[in-house]
This record gives sequence, structure tokens and C-alpha cells, in this order.
Amino acid sequence: MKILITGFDPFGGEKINPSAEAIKLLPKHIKDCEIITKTIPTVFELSAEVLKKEILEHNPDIVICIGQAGGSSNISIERVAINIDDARIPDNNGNTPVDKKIKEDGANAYFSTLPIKAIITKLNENNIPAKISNSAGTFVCNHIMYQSLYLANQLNNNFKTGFIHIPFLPEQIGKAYPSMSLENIITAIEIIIETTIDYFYIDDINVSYGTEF
Ligand code: PCA
Repeated sequence: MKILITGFDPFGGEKINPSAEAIKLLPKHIKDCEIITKTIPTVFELSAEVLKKEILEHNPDIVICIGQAGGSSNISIERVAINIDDARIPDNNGNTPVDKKIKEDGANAYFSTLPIKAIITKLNENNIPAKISNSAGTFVCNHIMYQSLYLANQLNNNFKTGFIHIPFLPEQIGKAYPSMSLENIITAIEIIIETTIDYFYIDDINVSYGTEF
């Protein structure tokens, strides 16, 4: 199998993006699967163009996109992407879409096709703080997750895809916000990849990680 993993370039005044730092250090193979990595721009439409080019070039079986969720204390496995761009800050090309549909002919939302429950269980077994997130926001991360799932849908779901938000690295923020070490983030990404491979041909586990709010 081939697995495409993407990270984003720094945005919002940051000098680094933990997703780009982490994917650089991933092994070239996990469980005999080839790992391909690509850093994509934090720009609404352009990020999706770069992703689509990579997918059409490599024809991966699994596509996992990763981005920074500043202030989060957990690895957040995103459950759903929604058909809306609503930018709180400009992207790296100065775009600030407000309430703009990502795809006129797309569904209102697409659910991750990664085994999100099995992933959380494995991460927690390995003492990595992780949770299901029911919103990837309305910035470029939700955009890329939506675009990846839209494309998968168009290609008869010939690849599984989803999105992972990760915390700041300690060096980004001092002690004011939660952060996670690069080592733990990389371990988490490896576990996420391994679990997605293990569940490739079987259904996700049926346990609740539901929340009240
Ligand atoms: N995080 C942003 C976009 C790029 C990134 O790493 C987001 O959460 O939308």
C-alpha cells in the first residue's frame, strides 16, 4: 500500500508548523507500506490543487492530512468536514473567504473514512492524549479535509482519508499554552498510520467517544 501524509506550512505569524516538522521525520516505510510526505501551502484553493496533484500522481490507498490546532492539548482526530470556508484570519495568500461553499456540487459534510475510534483507543493505550473532534473549524484544515473526501468520493472511494489536528510544539509558545513534544507527535502519527493499515479491510470498532458539548 501507498500512504500519502501531508502537513501545512507555517501560518498566522508562526515560524514553524508542527505538522510540517513532524512529517519530515517519519520513516519511509511503516508495516511494509510506502510513506510519501508533502508539505502543502496554508492557502484555501491552492492547498487542494497541490493535494489533488499528489493524489493523481501517486494513487495512494490512504491519505492523512495533518495541521496545527494552536492551543489544543490533544491529538484531535477529526470526524467530519463541512462545506464552508469562513476565515478568521487571512490565509498565506491573503484570502479571507466568508461563508463560501467549498464545492457547489458537494455534500454539506463528509465523514472521515479513517478508523477514528480504533485510532483513539490505540493512542490512549500508548498514553498519548487524544480525542475525537467534531469540528475541524472553518479555515484551511477543514477545507483540505473536505476537498480530500470530496475527491475520494468522486474517485469511487478508492482511497481512505481524514484529518488530524495536533498541538503546538513547546518552542512555539513558551509556557502560556498547552503543547506536545515532537517525539510524542511523531509517535502519535505512526500509531495513526499503523491503525489505519490494520483496519483497512475491516470496520472501525463500535465504542462511544461521544460528548455532551
Ligand atoms: N492549521 C490551520 C491551517 C493550517 C494548519 O496547520 C487550520 O487548523 O485550519
